[in-house]
Amino acid sequence: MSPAMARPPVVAYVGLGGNLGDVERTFALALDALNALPGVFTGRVSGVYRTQPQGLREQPFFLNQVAALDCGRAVRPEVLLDRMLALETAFGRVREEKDGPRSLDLDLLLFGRERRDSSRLILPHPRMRRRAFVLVPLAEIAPDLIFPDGELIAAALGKIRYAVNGGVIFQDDPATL
Ligand code: PH2
Ligand code: MG
Ligand code: MG
Repeated sequence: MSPAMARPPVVAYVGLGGNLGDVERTFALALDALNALPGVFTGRVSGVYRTQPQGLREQPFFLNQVAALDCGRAVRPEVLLDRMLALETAFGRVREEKDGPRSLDLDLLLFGRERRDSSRLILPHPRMRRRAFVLVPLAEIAPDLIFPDGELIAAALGKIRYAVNGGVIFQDDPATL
């Protein structure tokens, strides 16, 4: 076995969000662009959910999706994050109002079992377990996922209040952000 095959790829999970423009098309193009990065291959991709806005309530509903990325051993989470931020800009995102409308938000949720706590990158994503718009699509593609601290995704979902109705995710908890 060659050294490159010595361990399976690390699976990273990326959250996609947006509520401006043709968001579904933007998601598809962003996933293609992630897949085109060296050493990065798009794996399982969740359905696209319509989701009640969290934070700023008075804005259009979002679309959200979660994708698994198989990352080769040379891919570091910091580099992946830089690429993701560049893609947000390329897809028309301007740094706008906090929690307000946006064309494309790409959040690095998990990078294998790695942890980070720098000013640029916190892994796992610090707010993901409060957010049904992240956990529901993530559980769709990774129902057996275990967080680095040992929590099962089903247990995390059991701690938040939300409803899914016809592919639309509702959550009324003000503490999601
Ligand atoms: N992103 C935000 C703020 N609020 N609400 C939903 N439903 N989905 C999001 O992706 C989202 C949000 C800031 O990144
Ligand atoms: Mg976000
Ligand atoms: Mg973001």
